[in-house]
Amino acid sequence: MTRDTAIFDVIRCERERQMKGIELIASENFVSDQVLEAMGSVLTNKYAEGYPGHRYYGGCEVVDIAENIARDRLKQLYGAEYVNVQPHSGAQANMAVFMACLHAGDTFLGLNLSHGGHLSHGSAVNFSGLMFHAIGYDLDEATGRVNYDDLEQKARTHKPKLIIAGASAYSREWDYARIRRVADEIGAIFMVDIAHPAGLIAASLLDNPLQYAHIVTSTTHKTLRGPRGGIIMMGKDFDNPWGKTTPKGEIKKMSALLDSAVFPGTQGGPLEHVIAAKAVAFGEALTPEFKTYQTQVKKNAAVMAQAFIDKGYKVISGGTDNHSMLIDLRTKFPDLTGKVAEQALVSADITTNKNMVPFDSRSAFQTSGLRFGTPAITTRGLKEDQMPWIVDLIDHVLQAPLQDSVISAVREEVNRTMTQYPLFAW
Ligand code: DSN
Repeated sequence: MTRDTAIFDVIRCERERQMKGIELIASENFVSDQVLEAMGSVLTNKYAEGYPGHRYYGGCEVVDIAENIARDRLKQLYGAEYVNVQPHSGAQANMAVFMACLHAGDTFLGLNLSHGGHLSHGSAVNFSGLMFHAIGYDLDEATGRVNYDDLEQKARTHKPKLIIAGASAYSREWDYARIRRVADEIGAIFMVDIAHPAGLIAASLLDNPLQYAHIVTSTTHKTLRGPRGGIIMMGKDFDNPWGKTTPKGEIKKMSALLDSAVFPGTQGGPLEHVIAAKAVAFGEALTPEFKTYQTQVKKNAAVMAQAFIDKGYKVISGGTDNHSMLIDLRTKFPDLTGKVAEQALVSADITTNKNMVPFDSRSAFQTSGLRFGTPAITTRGLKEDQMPWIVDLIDHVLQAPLQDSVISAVREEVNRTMTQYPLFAW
């Protein structure tokens, strides 16, 4: 067969795009060469429905080894008694938790999407909001932090069966203990989605929610720096509170409900090449170098947030405890939308994404905010000294978002500088 130049040209272009720009999307990162190699391996050829030792296909004895390594390393990384490494994404991991813990129409509580929550935590256009009764809690407008009083009041009023903590655009530590207390008071399951700060938690730079939550989900490709995928974990397994039993009449453990909610409940064959790449990433996350990397991610974010504040931008909550920050453009540029700002920055090869800010006056298509994060540029090798320089470049562009001469001058500086930070070994 002739080489598929249509697609391989696209891959070459994307590789060049990644190399020449400054990547500031808070949910993105660059994987190691070993992770990339495992993902592009022959393991993609194998069907392995089921779990190691209990598959529905022959010839799974080799992929079983990789999946068991992934499970063991993940347990060690977070101190988990139970893990499932098969979810294809974070949303799939969350869907499996919904399936294990709720019936269609049941009430649950999650952070409002427009306050930094995630689609799969109750958005009206997602399965979570379509099939279940979602109640949203908010941030506090003055502090930009989770309004725990609002969360508790809604929990007591609506008696949800599930309470979700975790966010897509929230830069502060969570009070997991406080949420667990109200969950216990009303008999709810407490789930934390750590998709964003997973790497910082693995490196012990943020509180580990496995000690407070019944169930923890995550993606593997953000701060954790693994392949695109999802995981489910429990610090400790427990009897399902609904008394569901096995055919032998024994009470089913939550681990059994979660495993069957992933397969066969919501997924078919697992992506064994991605699971092998997850195993590689978990192995990398167990090294001292990973802690050094995460420490730098956090330091870079703190310095970047301060640099924005020094330039007169409003950073929601006044700073960051993690890898990300949310900027409200309205204080400095009342007429500039997140949409126009994102486009201008992308034209200058600085990649970020528009984002709603809490109590936004604009729609999700326009927005008044931009979200920034440091995982990818830290992987690239940039240190805290360079954060004010990046903020300067961003500020130049946002002062003149429609001026081609400004954008091309910034782009040239970005491209010239990034050649000094090689990205791929091959
Ligand atoms: N919404 C994605 C993000 O944080 O960018 C995650 O699904």
